Amino acid sequence: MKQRLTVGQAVVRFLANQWTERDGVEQRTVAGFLGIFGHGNVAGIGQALLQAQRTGAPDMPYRLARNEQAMVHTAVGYARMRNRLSTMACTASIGPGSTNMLTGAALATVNRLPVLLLPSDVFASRAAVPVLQELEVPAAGDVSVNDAFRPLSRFFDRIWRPEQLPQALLSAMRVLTDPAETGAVTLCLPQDVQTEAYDYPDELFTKRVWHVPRQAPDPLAVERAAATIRGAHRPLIVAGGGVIYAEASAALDRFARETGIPVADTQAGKGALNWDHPNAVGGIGATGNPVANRLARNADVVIGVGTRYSDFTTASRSAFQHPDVRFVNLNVTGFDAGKLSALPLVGDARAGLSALLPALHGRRFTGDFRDDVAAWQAAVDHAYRGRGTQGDLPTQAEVIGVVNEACGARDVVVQAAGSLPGDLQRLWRSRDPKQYHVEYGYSCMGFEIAGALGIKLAEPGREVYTLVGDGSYLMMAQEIATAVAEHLKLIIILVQNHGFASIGGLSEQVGSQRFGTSYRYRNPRSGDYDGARLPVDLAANAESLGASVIRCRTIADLVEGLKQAREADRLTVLHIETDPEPSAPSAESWWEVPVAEVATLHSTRHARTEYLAGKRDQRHHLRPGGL
Ligand SMILES: Cc1ncc(C[n+]2csc(CCOP(=O)(O)OP(=O)(O)O)c2C)c(N)n1
Ligand SMILES: [Mg+2]
Repeated sequence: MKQRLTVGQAVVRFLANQWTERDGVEQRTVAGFLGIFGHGNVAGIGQALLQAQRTGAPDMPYRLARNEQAMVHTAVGYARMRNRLSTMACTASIGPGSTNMLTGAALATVNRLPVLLLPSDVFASRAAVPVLQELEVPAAGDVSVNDAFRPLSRFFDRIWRPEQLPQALLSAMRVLTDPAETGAVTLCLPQDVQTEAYDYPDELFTKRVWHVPRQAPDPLAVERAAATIRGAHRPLIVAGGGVIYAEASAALDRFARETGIPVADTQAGKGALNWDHPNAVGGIGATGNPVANRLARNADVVIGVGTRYSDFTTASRSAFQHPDVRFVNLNVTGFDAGKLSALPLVGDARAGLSALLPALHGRRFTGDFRDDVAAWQAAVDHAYRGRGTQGDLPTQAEVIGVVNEACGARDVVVQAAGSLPGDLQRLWRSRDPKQYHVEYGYSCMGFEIAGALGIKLAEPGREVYTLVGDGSYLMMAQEIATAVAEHLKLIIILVQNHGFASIGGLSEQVGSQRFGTSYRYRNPRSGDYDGARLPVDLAANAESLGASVIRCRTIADLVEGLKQAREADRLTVLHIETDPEPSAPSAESWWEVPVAEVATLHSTRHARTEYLAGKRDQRHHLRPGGL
């Protein structure tokens, strides 16, 4: 039997019947649509979504976003909260609507999180080119702006004819549901093709279940890895996001307790073990803590589990200083498993840890890191209560402390860019693997509110706190209006420090004297933004978008405000001005940011000397991973 449907209708009906299964639990692969209509999709996907809604079955909810980049962030937040097993589709009009999704596509792919992007495309018929918003390339008739999605997508296709659709949909689903390949999946839909009908076979629309396996690593590789670990003296585990996506916290807990190996975590892996787990040593790398970084410096075998080894994690490859250090990497992608010349264990984190533990034959390590961790936690307590440098302005560390203490174990904290990710990695105490949601693969300003929306959609029962700097807020606050329209409650803590505390500090470090990093009036005399404070009122801005706003002047105000926000049933913004000076203890680590080789400025020349000193600790890590 066949069904005569438009391409738009076929896409919607197909997606409504896709399911993902892992460990016997099924959930919708694509739980709904986010979108913004224009002439590229209003009559195609738009008509199809309306028809699906009016005819009642099957369920495919549609949510109207306010910005296309933001709606991809929302889909990413959703997918991350669902451990990559469920996501959203994003429909955008042609031209700017679609290219607005490029940043979201890159973010999804960098973070290995599934999102289904359906940018609309120019007429396949080309009857009256150029259509409004079409890019004309004189030397290439088949190029459109959507070709910019190619390098950002793990799968890309353009449906020039309706009969191409079934195969493209199956390929898209395969990549979306494969934990090793997943990321942005892009199907470009020309605006005329979206409305064209075809007799699609019934089987395209029957329920389909995409089984996500827990791939076990090769047994011989497990033996080799176990031999390497058994021969270690000072091993260290680096837990990345793969531990969380694989729901491998219990397996890691057991592995760590039985071997005695300390566990450091990355931004994506934070919360893999609770902060007070006996083996947890906290964050590693440039934004980590000195205890984890000391263990890293001296480790002779590093066991990376589900980590991409970003430059923040490896302190730009200066973190591991043991002359004979070797790496054993358990990762679902061969690409990551092979990093730092490791002995690769390609497989699921839970399956891999469970296979590796018995192969260690009871080998136990007796590291003496507990006292150091306790001393570090005392430093965190101190920072939570600490005072800043600017009169009685609260510090960012105090704000983090108060939010942490207000959070229940199942609540979620969201962040992405600025000085907050580093402070959060150092100071936040996670009590649940899904509590800490800092997007630090792409570290995209503006993710905070839009991403939080996706998290709330994925887990409506959890309170979602999002911390957003004034810079990030100004880039993408408009999704407050989306949240209000959807009756979705978020608690937004708007950290006002009048510019870029992060890049301001970095600028100083590289000798650039905080040039162009503060939000003040331009001073005609200095030429820089060091004039008076701007009459910008972000609290009023949030109010104007429909939020309930609490202006907090002191930490006590924030404590009280958080109480009110939790009790409220609507989106609340807590606005607080903070001291922009760093308030968390140092990571005792390094991050490579290059400094000008020649300069007339003394500040730059001084920074260059410091930079070269840091670079001396950088390592290649080319030693073969096995024994
Ligand atoms: C979209 C985007 N543009 C630029 C950057 C580079 N960048 C990183 S942090 C930052 C400033 C963030 O300012 P704010 O949100 O106020 O946080 P603060 O540094 O004050 O903590 C900038 C510009 C980025 N990460 N993302
Ligand atoms: Mg700021």
